[in-house]
Amino acid sequence: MATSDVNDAPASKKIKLDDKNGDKINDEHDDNLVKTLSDFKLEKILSNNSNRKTICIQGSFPGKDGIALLIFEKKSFTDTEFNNDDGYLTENSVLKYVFKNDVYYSYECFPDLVLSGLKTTIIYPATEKHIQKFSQQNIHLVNETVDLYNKITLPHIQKEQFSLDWVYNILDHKSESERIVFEDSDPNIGFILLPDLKWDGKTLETLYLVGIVHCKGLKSLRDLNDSHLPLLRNIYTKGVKAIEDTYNLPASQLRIYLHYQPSFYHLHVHFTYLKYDAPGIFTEKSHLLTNVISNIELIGDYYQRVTLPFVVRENDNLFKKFETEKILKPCPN
Ligand code: M7G
Repeated sequence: MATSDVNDAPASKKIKLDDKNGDKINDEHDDNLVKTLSDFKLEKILSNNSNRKTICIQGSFPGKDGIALLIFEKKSFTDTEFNNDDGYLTENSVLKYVFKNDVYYSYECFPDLVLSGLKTTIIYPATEKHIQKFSQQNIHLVNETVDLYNKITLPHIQKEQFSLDWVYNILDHKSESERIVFEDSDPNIGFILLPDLKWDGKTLETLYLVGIVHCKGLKSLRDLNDSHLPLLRNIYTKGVKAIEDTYNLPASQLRIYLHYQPSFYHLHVHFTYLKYDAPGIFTEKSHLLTNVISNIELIGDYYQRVTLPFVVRENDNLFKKFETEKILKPCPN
C-alpha cells in the first residue's frame, strides 16, 4: 500500500500516511480553520464521556473572535487494521511491558501514529446553544401531548433553534458535495444521502449516514402525515439500495430512524449500522422509519394526535418552559 511523508511537518513529527483515500495531515484547503492546536486557549471541559471515548472542550483561538468547541473522539478498531501490512501487527507497534502474573502479561501498546488519529470536530464560532448541547448535564423525560406541542414546543422551536445553514449548503451543493453518496433531486420526494458529521466515512463498524429531504418546511416527526408516505417510502427504498451498493450492507443490518426531538428542524433520517450503538439510538429519542410509515399507514394524522416522549437537557430553555408549566410528570394525565 502506498505511503507518503508529510514533508512540512517538523522532523520529530514526520509520519507515514496512507494516501489510498487521499488523506493528508494539515491539508492545505481554503476552508481549513487551523493546522495545530498549540494556540488553542482552553476555558472549560464541557463533557467527558468515557463510554464513548469523547471529550468536548470550550475555548478560543488567539486572533479569532468568539468561542470554539473542540470535540475529540478516539476511533474504533477496524478488522482491516489487523489484516494490513501497515496495521497494528507490525514492528511499528511498540510494546511497553507493565507486569506479569502467571500466564497474564500486561503491556501498553504504542502503535504507528497513523493508527492513533482522533476524529476531531471543531464548531466555530459556537453559539450558547452549542455550548448547552455539548455540556454535561441532567436530562429529563417529557411526555408531549399535542396540546403541549402547540403550546410550548412549537413556539419554542419557532423562537430559537440551531441554524439550518449547513443543511441548505448540502442541499444546494455548496458544502460536502463530494461526500454525497446518493441523491434523488425530486423536490417533493427527493433527498440527499451522505456521511453524518459524526462518521469518519470509512469505518464500516461505525457506519452513520444521514438522509436530508429536499422539500423545506418539514420540521420533524410531528409534521408528518399520509401525504408524506411517498417521501418516507422513497427515503427507505433508495437509501437502503444506495447503502447496499456503496458499502455492501443489506437493509437487515441497518437501523433507519428519526429523532424526536431532533437538534435540527429540517426533516432528516439517520442510517446507522445495526451492530453499532450510535449516539441517540435509545427508545426515548429514536423512531424507526418503518414504524413511522406503518403508524401513518394505519392513521393518516397519527403524529398530529399521539403523545410523544422526548428527552430534554436541564439547561435547555425548552426544559425551563416545561418546568414552569409544572408538567414534568412521568405519565401523561
Ligand atoms: P438530529 O437528530 O437533528 O440531531 O440529527 P442530534 O442527533 O445531534 O441530536 C442531525 C444529524 O446531522 C446528527 O447526526 C449530526 O451529527 C448531523 N450533522 C450535523 N451537522 C452540523 C452536520 C454537518 O455539517 N454535516 C453532516 N454531514 N452532518 C451533520
